[in-house]
Amino acid sequence: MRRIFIGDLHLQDSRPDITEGFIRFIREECLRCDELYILGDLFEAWIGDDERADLSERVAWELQRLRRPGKFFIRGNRDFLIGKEYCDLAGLTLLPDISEVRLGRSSAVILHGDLLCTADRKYQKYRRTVSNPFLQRCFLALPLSIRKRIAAGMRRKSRSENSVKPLELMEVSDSEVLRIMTARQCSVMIHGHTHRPLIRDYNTEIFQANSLYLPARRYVVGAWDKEFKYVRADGDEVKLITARLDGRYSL
Ligand SMILES: [Mn+2]
Repeated sequence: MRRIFIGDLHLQDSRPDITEGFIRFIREECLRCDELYILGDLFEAWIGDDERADLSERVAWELQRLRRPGKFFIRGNRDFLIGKEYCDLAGLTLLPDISEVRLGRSSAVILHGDLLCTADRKYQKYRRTVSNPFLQRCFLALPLSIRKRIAAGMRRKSRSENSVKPLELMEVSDSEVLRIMTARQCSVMIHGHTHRPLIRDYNTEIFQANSLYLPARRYVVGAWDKEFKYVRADGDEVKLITARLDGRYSL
């Protein structure tokens, strides 16, 4: 069983090269896999499934005609409003923010990754607010034009805040990583969000549901640009792969 994990594509009209690269990726690389997991921030922005944009419709069309792999989606902090309607259109199965997938004899916990940045209390508070289902319903009930204006204002604010935010606030908390892995009995974690792809080994073993103790290891997929990194798992053999939008891949 081959699984592919990607994230942080941040698809947007101003980067048609990334959209084309993604379409090439799903037509070529994803045809050779059994399951595709998109770990959030597929789109740079999302204000509701009812906004019919050329970009999101094209992506949905390309994804849904891909018969072979199962396709799974976890929302990111940019596209947390993606709903069932769009997922159905794209043939994506919407997964909970923290999910699990069995990789051979190890289990992996998968998530976007923003939940791991616990040092950034202000962001975590904001996240709790915007993930409130009642507030989301209220926002989605507003006319599209007003939602667009609110979203643009919030993007401006977050851009100016992020430019002065100390780097350690955007770091993943290792204690939170190990807390989740232990609670979920998963020795592997795969996420994105930080845009700093890496493989991190921890000096600790995690007890898994299958009664095996396995060393804890975390993989971070990269944001998409001319080059990007994604995770490919054949059974429990997991690799961080460097790829290019033009379709050339290397280990
Ligand atoms: Mn993100």
